[in-house]
Amino acid sequence: MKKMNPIILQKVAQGAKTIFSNRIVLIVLAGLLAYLFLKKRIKKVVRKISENQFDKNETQNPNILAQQYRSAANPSGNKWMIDWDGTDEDAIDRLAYQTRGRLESVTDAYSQKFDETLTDRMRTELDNDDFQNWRNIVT
Ligand SMILES: [Ca+2]
Repeated sequence: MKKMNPIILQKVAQGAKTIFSNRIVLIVLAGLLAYLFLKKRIKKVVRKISENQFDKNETQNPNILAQQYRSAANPSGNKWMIDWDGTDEDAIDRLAYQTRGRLESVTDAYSQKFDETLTDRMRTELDNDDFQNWRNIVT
């Protein structure tokens, strides 16, 4: 690259100075930055709200929670296998938080759907510590 003429450089610098000292330009730049900054924040807030909404919708129905407990306790899907087919502990942990504050409606739904209580089922599926942990979360 050729060396620039010092006078041109000076003029360019002067021009830049003029542009950036221009109030309107500064205001527009600040506005643009604020917009870019807020755009991200607004998007984040909107996403959070819709996520919360989704979580609520998903957990609104105790029947669905009861069914999800059953699936976690009975991964094979075969009823006669329920005591031997292991336990999806991660799912139960997730469900515990969704059950919080609505244990009664979920246990009611579970007993109606399946011929046992949810608490008995959890005691069977989980070891002592995990069962205690589950109790602590849901109550
Ligand atoms: Ca099982």
